[in-house]
Amino acid sequence: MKVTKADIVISAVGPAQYPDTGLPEIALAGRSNVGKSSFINKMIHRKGLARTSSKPGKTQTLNFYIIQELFYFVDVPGYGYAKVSKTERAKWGKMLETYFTERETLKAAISVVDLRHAPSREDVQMYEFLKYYNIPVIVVATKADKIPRSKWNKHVKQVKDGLDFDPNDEFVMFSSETGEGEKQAWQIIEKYIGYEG
Ligand SMILES: Nc1nc2c(ncn2[C@@H]2O[C@H](COP(=O)(O)OP(=O)(O)O)[C@@H](O)[C@H]2O)c(=O)[nH]1
Ligand SMILES: [Mg+2]
Repeated sequence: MKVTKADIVISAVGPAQYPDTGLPEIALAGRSNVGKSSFINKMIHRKGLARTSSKPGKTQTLNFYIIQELFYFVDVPGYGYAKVSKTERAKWGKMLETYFTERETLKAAISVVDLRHAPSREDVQMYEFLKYYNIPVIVVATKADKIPRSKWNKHVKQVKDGLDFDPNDEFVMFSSETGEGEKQAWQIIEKYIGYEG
């Protein structure tokens, strides 16, 4: 998809604010700072539309970006940020659970992980949670530019083994720096939103 139009529609604190257009949604989940916002920006070729975090963990809202008037990227607040209170964390958990379990327009979740490291406990929990609710998952292993190509296979295996990756899900090596994986990611997203060009 060639994106010429993209805008933030709303930073929603709850379901009452979610868009009611019925357009398909692709949600991004992953820990703070893993590269969710950078992924969105790279995919739509807009440097600063999705805010890249200066204050990790601060965005406790679901940010809806409308793309080409066809679908939404939903940037979900990241997990794994230590400096949030128990109450905040519980609120965040409830918001995610409600969104992922009840949102009928959600077509797939992109689980963003860091190619450099073995998945964290929270990465694994998120993946299992999505699987449990039968949400199709696209695992995007980002920051591939930080690993030499000769070691990619080893790191892919580390990520897949750590997640107990289901071969029916999609897996994309990605870099917001180099654009690695962008084409493949678009092909997969287009399939899930039913876009035929
Ligand atoms: N080298 C490299 N840095 C990245 C990549 N993706 C994100 N980053 C950097 O990682 C930091 C966090 O990215 P951000 O998109 O804000 O993460 P978010 O919290 O998941 O939305 C920023 O400094 C980005 O520039 C990537 O593919 N390669
Ligand atoms: Mg972000």
